[in-house]
Amino acid sequence: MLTEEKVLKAFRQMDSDNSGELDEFELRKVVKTMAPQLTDIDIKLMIACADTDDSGVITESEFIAIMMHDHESDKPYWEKYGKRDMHNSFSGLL
Ligand SMILES: [Ca+2]
Repeated sequence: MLTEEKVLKAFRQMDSDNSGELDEFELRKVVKTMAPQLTDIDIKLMIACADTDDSGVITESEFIAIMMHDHESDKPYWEKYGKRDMHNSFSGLL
């Protein structure tokens, strides 16, 4: 069972410069280790999907939202980016 505490811990491990935000570089580094099957396009989509305020980085609260959300809220992204399950992409990292 994924808890908010677990998600936050993972976030802080991924946030290698402790900025409180995950940028594409930090996310790519984790993906290459934890989920090498994901492509650069997947990484860009993961950011686009999680980054609800369009800042180009994923904040703690955006990361928690994408990890804890229910699958129904993926639908707008499927329509926008094609049928990919963003939740599963992220889950591969934990
Ligand atoms: Ca960072």
